[in-house]
Amino acid sequence: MEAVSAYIGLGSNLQSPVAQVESALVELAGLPHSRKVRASSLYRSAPMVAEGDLAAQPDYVNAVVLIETTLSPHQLLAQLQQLEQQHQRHRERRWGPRSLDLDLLLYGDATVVSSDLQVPHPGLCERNFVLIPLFEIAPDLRLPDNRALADIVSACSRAGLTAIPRGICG
Ligand code: A4P
Ligand code: MG
Repeated sequence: MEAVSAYIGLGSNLQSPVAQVESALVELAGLPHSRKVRASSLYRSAPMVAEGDLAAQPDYVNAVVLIETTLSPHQLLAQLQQLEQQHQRHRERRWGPRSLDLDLLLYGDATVVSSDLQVPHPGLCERNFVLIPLFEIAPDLRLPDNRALADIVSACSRAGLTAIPRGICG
C-alpha cells in the first residue's frame, strides 16, 4: 500500500502541557508503519469550551504534525487512542481539560464518516489552534473538498493564540 499523508492535531492543558506535547511528538514519530515528516511550532491557546461549561480551565498547548503512514484511518485512530491512554488522559467532560488529546485531522484526500471516526476532523475549519499550526507546515494544502487552506486561514482570527518560542518549558 502506498503511504498516505496524515495530519494529526495535538492538544494538552494538564500536567506540563509543553512536555506532554513534546513527548507525544517523539512517540508519534515511532508509530508503526509510519514516518514523521514535519511538526509545527508549539502554540499556547485560550481554551475553547462547550457552551454552558463555566468551569475555568488552563490554557492549552497545541501543535500539528504530518506523518506518512500505511496504517488505515481506523488503525491510526487506534494508535492515537493508545498514546492518549499512555498519557493517562482523564476524560471528565466534553471539551474538559486533558493531559493529551490527539485528533486525526486529515488522511490524504479521504473523507471518512463512521460512528467512531470522522475525517476531516469536524472542528478543523473553526479552530485557529488547528488551522494556524497546520498552515505553518502545509501552506499549499487543499482540503478534500478542494478548498485552499490559505483561504480558510486568511478568514480566521488569531485571537488567543501565540507561538511558543523554542527552548521554553512550562
Ligand atoms: N473521533 C471521531 N473523529 C475523530 C478524529 N478525526 N480524530 C471520535 C480523533 N477522534 C475522533 O473524542 C471522542 C471520540 O471522537 C473518540 O472516541 C473518537 O472515536 P475525544 O477526544 O475522546 O473526546 P473529546 O475530546 O472530549 O471531544 P471532542 O469533540 O473530540 O473534542 P475535541 O474536538 O478533541 O476538542 N481548546 C483549545 N484551545 N485547544 C484544544 O486542543 N481541545 C478540545 C477538545 C477542547 N478545547 C480546546 C482544545
Ligand atoms: Mg479529540
